[in-house]
Amino acid sequence: MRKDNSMGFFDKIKEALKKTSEKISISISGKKMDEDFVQEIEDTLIMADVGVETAAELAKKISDRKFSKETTELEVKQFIADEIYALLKPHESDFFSRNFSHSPEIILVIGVNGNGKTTTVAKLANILKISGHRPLLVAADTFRAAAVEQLKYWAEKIGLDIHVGKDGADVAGLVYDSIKQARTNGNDVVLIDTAGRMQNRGDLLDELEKVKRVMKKLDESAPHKIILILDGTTGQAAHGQVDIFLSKIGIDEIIITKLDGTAKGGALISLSRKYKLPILAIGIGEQLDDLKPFDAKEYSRAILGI
Ligand SMILES: Nc1nc2c(ncn2[C@@H]2O[C@H](COP(=O)(O)OP(=O)(O)O)[C@@H](O)[C@H]2O)c(=O)[nH]1
Ligand SMILES: [Mg+2]
Repeated sequence: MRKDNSMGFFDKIKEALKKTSEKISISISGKKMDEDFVQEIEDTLIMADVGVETAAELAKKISDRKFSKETTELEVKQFIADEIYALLKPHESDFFSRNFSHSPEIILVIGVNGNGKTTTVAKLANILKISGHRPLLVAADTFRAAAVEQLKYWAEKIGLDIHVGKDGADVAGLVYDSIKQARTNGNDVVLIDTAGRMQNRGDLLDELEKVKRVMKKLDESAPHKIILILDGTTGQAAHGQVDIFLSKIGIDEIIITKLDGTAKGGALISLSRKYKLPILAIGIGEQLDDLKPFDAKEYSRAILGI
């Protein structure tokens, strides 16, 4: 595993969210703590994709707080960070703190093409392996040959078991076989990397439905977790993706990737509030250790640049 000695865990998250925190520019020098000031903060939060409603709510809190002339910039930021923390705390995931209740635990990873599914499956499997699990990766994106190669690359690099189907294999059949393989080989968790589902491709959504149906023949309670991968750079537009997958397939948890390359890091706040879904982790880079379990405290401080 790549070691990063130059930066601590939190510094790395803060660095990754720099574009967002720079967008939320709160400068109080020479300003009166009046309604114009509050409006300015509200605008800045909207620009960082916090969402119009949430920004208005936060603005009201700032207004009610009635900061005095002596207030420092850090105090204002700290106040906003605390309010955001309170909003996000209920949406922390217990994924890493709980034992899996099935063996194998079957996890289906879904999302639009390019959002970071394959990379995230590898990163997640790596964390699980480090904490003593024996994951089986399943290359269920048979849509593109390159996708299978990509997952194979990660499996080799991390040293993980992988299930790959025959060319042109039916996806549902492939997943069925992979679960049998996991049972035989003692893998306690199965991570299924699926093909990118575009909202306008009904057939691909149907295929996912079939995958869900077929795995139930082996385990009635499967899939035990459905994780939706969202691309952080899409900001508010991610809402449309959640709507589709929620209505057609179901979602248990979300992971938001690419927060390192965007000023729209605030989108996580409106997403979690609207859909009340736990945020399992955030992606802050392309390396294996660039997936961080979501921590509301860290995140709320990082997007304010504290
Ligand atoms: N900067 C950055 N890039 C990421 C992150 N997650 C994934 N990517 C990149 O996004 C691209 C698409 O990822 P991929 O896993 O192939 O997406 P998929 O089509 O959903 O499977 C790849 O180049 C990844 O390296 C992230 O958190 N940060
Ligand atoms: Mg992929």
